[in-house]
Amino acid sequence: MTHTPKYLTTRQLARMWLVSEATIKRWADAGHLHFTRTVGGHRRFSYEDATRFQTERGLGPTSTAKRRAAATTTTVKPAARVRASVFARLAKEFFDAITDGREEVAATILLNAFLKGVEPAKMFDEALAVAMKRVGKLWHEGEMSVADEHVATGVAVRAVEALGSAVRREHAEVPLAVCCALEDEWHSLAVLCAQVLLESEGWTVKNLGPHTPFFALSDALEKYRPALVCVSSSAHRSLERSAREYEQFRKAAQAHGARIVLGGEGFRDEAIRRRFPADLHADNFRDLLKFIHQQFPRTQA
Ligand code: B12
Repeated sequence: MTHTPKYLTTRQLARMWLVSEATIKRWADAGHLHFTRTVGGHRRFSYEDATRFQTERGLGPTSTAKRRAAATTTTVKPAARVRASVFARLAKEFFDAITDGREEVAATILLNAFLKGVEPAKMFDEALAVAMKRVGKLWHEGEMSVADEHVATGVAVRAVEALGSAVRREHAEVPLAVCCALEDEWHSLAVLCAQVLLESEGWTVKNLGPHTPFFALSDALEKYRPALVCVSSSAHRSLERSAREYEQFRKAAQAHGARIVLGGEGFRDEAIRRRFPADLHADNFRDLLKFIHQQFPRTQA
């Protein structure tokens, strides 16, 4: 069984952020970085507080990775192989946690990965989605009950929400995105992941959630004037109707200057992509991340 410690030590944080232990203590004692003390008087930092501080200070994944690279004098590691095994382990630990119903452990796994420099986009594509596919397979093969599948998904949702509240950045002026899943679509996790990914990149997000008809999305265009709209679908219940309503929505989005990103299995097929033209047909969250970096470079920290 996975055992994930609840707190981080001064030394662990110093190693993660490539600063001295004295710096961590100074930040903590100045009240910037919240901590508690052990009985023996040692400082302990929760994952949530450490993650929030990392985000606020721009010590986030990208900068951490860059600083690590700068601090390393050795040549390039066999990154692809190392990364693959890291993600495989992450996916397994996350799967174990959600199928055991261990909310705190599941959240800590995501927060810990973020602290270690894993971008949310990669975390979602290569660990969370992989774990969820395994859940889906077991359910499909009758090896997991519907009840257990629901519990596991609920735990996964709350873990992503916990990550979201820790990585959200407060900015005075930020671009706004609207995210949702299509009408009759009850898979909500991918939309939530899109929200957290965008928030970690400094966006404000209105998540309309699952089962959102196109007319409601058009209303949201009027109300929020988003720069970006992200829509997820796992399958179309009525393709003709959906394509018709999409066309109206797309015209409204163009009139408002909003870009459209479509993702999920429901938009994977090339023929469907032609019927649903968009600024991006995303295969995964890395595609979305790349797209916003290219299209909205000013939002980068
Ligand atoms: C959890 C789950 C449910 C839960 C959802 C609860 C919730 N709150 O979300 C419940 C129990 C409600 C459910 C219901 C159903 N489900 Co279901 N479900 C799943 C499961 C196990 C996980 C889905 C998930 O959250 N994945 C996590 C996300 C992050 O990953 P992802 O969906 O793979 O998305 C990736 C990409 O597609 C992309 N992406 C997706 N959307 C977006 C959006 C944007 C903007 C971007 C950039 C990227 C992107 O990025 C992700 C990461 O790379 C999958 C199993 C699987 N193989 O995926 C089945 C699965 C999706 N479900 C399936 C089915 C059949 C159903 C039901 C029809 C079952 C039924 N008979 O009632 C209903 C449909 C309900 C409805 N009308 O929507 C099938 C879908 C097959 C298909 N394409 O038609 C799957 C694949 C299971 C299977 N093996 O058959 N399900």
